[in-house]
Parts: sequence; structure tokens; C-alpha cells
Amino acid sequence: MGKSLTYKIIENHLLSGNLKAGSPITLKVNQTLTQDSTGTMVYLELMAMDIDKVKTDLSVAYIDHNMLQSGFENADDHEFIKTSANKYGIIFSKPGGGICHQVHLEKFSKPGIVLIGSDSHTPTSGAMAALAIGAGGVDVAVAMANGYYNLNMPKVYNVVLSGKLKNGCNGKDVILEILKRLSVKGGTGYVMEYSGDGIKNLSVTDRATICNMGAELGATSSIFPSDENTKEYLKRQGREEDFLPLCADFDAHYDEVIHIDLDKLNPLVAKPHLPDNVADVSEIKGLKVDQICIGSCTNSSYSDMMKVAKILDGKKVNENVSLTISPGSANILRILSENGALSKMIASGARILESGCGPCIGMGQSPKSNAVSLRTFNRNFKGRSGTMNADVYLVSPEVAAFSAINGYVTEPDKNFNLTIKEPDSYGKTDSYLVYPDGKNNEIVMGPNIKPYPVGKELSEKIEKKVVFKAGDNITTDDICPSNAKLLPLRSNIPELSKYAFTTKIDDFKQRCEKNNGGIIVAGENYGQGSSREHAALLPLYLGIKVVIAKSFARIHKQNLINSGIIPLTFKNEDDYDKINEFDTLVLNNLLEGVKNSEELTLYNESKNENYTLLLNASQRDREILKVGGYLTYEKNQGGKNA
Ligand code: MIC
Ligand code: SF4
Repeated sequence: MGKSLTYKIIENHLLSGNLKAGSPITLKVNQTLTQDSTGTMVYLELMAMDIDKVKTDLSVAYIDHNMLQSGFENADDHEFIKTSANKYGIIFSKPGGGICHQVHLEKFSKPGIVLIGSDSHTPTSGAMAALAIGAGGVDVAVAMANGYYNLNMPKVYNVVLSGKLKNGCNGKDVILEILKRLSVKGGTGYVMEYSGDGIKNLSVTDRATICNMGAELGATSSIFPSDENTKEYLKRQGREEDFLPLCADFDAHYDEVIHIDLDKLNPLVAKPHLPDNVADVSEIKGLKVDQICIGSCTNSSYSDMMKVAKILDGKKVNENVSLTISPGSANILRILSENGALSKMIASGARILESGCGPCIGMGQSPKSNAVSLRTFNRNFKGRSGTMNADVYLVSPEVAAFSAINGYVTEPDKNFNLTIKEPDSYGKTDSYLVYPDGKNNEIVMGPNIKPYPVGKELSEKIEKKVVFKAGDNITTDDICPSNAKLLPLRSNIPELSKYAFTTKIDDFKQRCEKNNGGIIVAGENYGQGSSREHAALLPLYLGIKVVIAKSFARIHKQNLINSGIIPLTFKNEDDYDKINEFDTLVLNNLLEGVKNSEELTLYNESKNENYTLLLNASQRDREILKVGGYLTYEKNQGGKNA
């Protein structure tokens, strides 16, 4: 039987391990990317690893998240990242240059490479046939320092596309359809690999939208083959020499398959408050809208922006709607300003924002109380917009633009021709890139940048109270909320820890302080969403030693292990119901258990009951837990894994 594209790239980069689904493997890393909201931690970690220069072919540090600069904190973070980048040989992308995933696709991703990024939407570069994986900060620091990345061999889900999207449909509708069918945990453990006749009808940027939101499936990555469309895209970016044709063998082995007929798709929407709560737009048409935001790493490409300009041309944004538009990169913004599209947007009454994440991560543009907000983004978790009681709906730019004119949810007009002709050349806007000068090695650290917490060596026994019992699908936005007020604190864990879980309970920190740390118990898919390792570092700082859940999301589980917090699952899920908040739980014989056992016994002292828990971890993960975290583990190894 033949090989999938995923399998081929992994085989090509394999440093150790065996290619059996679920077994631990180590891959050589070609490129890394970081962004600023996770980046300060990454560079603190890199500093702690005491290296000279990065070992990757190319690493880029983007500033795209924390750009509000309402105090000195964000700007200090930028300076810290800029000076670190210079010291370690990393390209720095200044604020305003664009969103990391969009810019990386335009300027740096190549077919066949392995890219690791400290952001969950790193798989956007799968549109370029790169194996691009989102990871926690310390994993990215290790990838830069030593040139490798550890993961479990993923399974491969083949998504076979046939046909062609109808006028008015977008790559967004493809991924929303997949989310509808598979749910926010349906991709866990898989790389989503696309094939079929339909892919030739999808542009690289439509593919990027699809790969981007593969993160919402919980998938390890998403990937398209590299074909004529890839070549054309690279040519228009002035990088034709980076083209390499790549695809799966015709008889490739896949673990699962789904088929999607693009012709049959209609415009879709993810309703509040999860990306898999998907319905046809027609089901909510007529819903009055207060705010519309177009942009984010999901839908801010040239063609997305041009479609919006075309729809808005000569029209007026409804008087009750606030429409914001943030192009994905400075290069796109420049083209829009040169070809007149920007003036059409402005003339219609749109608010043009900087090229960056902006409202997607709650950096400004929080909607009014009880608002209905339509966004072309990828996440609609409750509270993420910065307004707890707002209802956020995820849609395509086409739906967003038509709705902006009417003031209520509107399906794209089928007779309105939305075909966009891509220019022969996108030109280049390189002024936002700063290349390392190889001279100045001084790192500048502002007063808000505090050291990250380091886990302690594992003890023989843990006896702690359940300080919080959470339900299913807890996001890392719940564990470590993000908004304009909190993002400046990303490099200050002690301060940020005050806000842990505040989307769910007000007094998590107080509970931890009162009980000298504790244990978290949760339902399914704990830690879905963002890769922010802060969602492990805040609990670590507050003394959390163990999280027991029905299941975990991939990146967060690794972030817990990397921080020395033990992630355990229930052997019998019904035991979840037997544990109450503030029960005292005891784990004995931990040194031996964590080292060698698949099963650990949990004693519930308050109920006088025992439950069996599972520790699903590689031998390396077990060692990491024993020493209290990945950084300590790597230091002890002295880089010999490289
Ligand atoms: C997000 O979309 O949630 C973020 C902000 O880009 C995160 C990273 C972060 O929390 O800083 C992500 O997706 O990993
Ligand atoms: Fe930025 Fe939003 Fe994309 Fe995250 S999902 S990288 S916050 S645009």
C-alpha cells in the first residue's frame, strides 16, 4: 500500500521513533514561528537554554497579537522579543507586518518542510504542503535550540473533496461542514489530509482557511498536496524557486476517510459558543446584527478582502452595524490601497484596523452588551470577544459583507459574481522585516517581564483538594482568559494568575491559596483551543499538581506535562460523577507509578472510594514529569537529544 503525504514528510524528517500511530517520534524541524502573546515565554525559555544561535533553517518572531499598547507592557514585550530575535539569529516581523500565519504563508512556508509554531493555528501553512504543527512555547524553544520536536505519530484522516464551491461559498464553509460532522474533538490524534478532484478548484488561500480551522477539530495538523495552484501562488509571491510538487501515493493508506462534495455546500455559520455548533446561514437569516468583524488568520487573504470590497462597492454599511476590516498582512493592505479596494471599503463606512489579530483575541472591538457579532474568525468561545454576554457567530467574508449592508444576517446573493482575479504578482512589502545583524547581543527586558514558573521534582505522594470541578470542552481561554486588559500580562504569570478560570468561577486563585494548591477535575476535551502554555503555567504557579479529565486536547496535555503537571484520565468515565468539588484526593506511590504504570489508583478520602486513572504518556513524558518539566529535562540532557 502507498503512503500518504503526511507519512512521507514524517518519514523524511524522522530522527527517532517508529511510525506506528500513537508511538512517540522525534522530527527534525526546518522552520519555527512565534507570535508575541506566547513569544515572551518562548524567548525566556530559550534564554534559559543558554544557546548561541537557533538550529533551524529559518525562525521568525512575529508581533501581531498584543498591539494595543495601552501601557508600556506590550511595547516592552516587543522590544524583548526583537532583541532576543537579534541575538539568536531569528527574523523579526514588526507590528503592522501582519498576522503570523498569513505572512508566513506569503513569505516563508515551503512544500515538504516541518514547521513548528507557538500558536495553535500554525497548520495554516498546510496549504503550502508543509507539515505545520502548533505547540506549546517550550516545545518551540526546544525546536529552535536543538532542531527537533517530539510528538506521537498521528493517524491520518483523508478528506476527499470533489466538485467546486458555488459562487458565494468560501473555504470557510468547507471547514465548517467538517466541524459539523466531526465536532471540536473529532480531529484529535489525526492529521487531516486533503485529496480528490475538488482540490484543484481551491486556491492556496482557500486551502489556508481550511487548514487554519483544522485546529478547531483538535487535529495535530492539516495538509494539502502541492500542485499547480501552489506553484502559481508561489510565483505570484516571487518565490517560484520554493515550489516542489508533492502528493500522496494513489493507493495511500489512510486511517479514516470522509467525502465532501463542494457543489453541495451552502454558506454555513458556527453559532455561539463553539466552532462546531454549525448550521446553514439560511436558518438564522434575518437575525439583527450589531457588529461585524472581517479578518483574522482564517479569512484575511487577498481574495477574501477583494470579495468584501466588491460587495461593499457603492453601498453603505447599515447604520446600526459597526464593521471592522483587518487585512491579514501589510502586503495585502498595500495592494488594497493601490488598487482602490481600500477606498471602496472606507467609502462604505467600514472601520479599517491594523494588520493583526485585533478583535479575534479581544484586543479591542469588544461588542456592546448582549450584542450579536458576526465574525470571519475561527473561535467563538464565550467571552473571547471581551463581552461576556455577546453572541458571536463565525461566518465567511461573503456572508459578513452582505450582512453588513443589510444590518441582519444575509445569505450571499447567488447572482452577484464574486470571482476574483488574482494579480500576476503580489509584489513585496518587506519593510516590516528585521533581519538579525549578527552583532548586537544585548537583550532588553522591561519591568513587566517576570520569570516563568518552574515545576518541582515529583513527590511520592500527592494529597490535595479538588479546587475546581469543570465540565466538558473547557478551553484554554477559560483557563487563561485573554482580552485587552489581560494580554499585556502574558509575560507576568504572578499577575495573570489572578484571572485563571474567571470565565467560569471568580475565586480560583483564592481556592488554590486557601488549600495550598490542589487538583482540577474536568470532563471531555479539557484544554481545547489556543496553544498558550500560560494555561498550564497559571495552574502550576497556583500549586496545581494534577488534572484529572475524561479526555484532553493535544497541545494542552503536552503543555501540562511540559510544566510538570500530571494529566490523568478516568478509566471508567462514570467516576467523574462520584467526585465532588473540595473532596480530598490522594495519589500514592507516584514515583514508581509515573515512571512505569499505565494505571494509577486514586483514593477519594472524602468518599472512602478508589478509582482507577490512566496515565497515557511516553517514556520521555514520564521522565519530564519526574524532573518537574521539559526545560529541566532538556537541561539535564545537555542537548544530547539533538
Ligand atoms: C488564539 O487564537 O487563541 C491565539 C491567541 O492565537 C492562541 C495563542 C495565544 O493564546 O497566545 C493560539 O491559538 O494558540
Ligand atoms: Fe491571531 Fe486570531 Fe489567528 Fe489566534 S486565531 S493567531 S488571535 S488571528
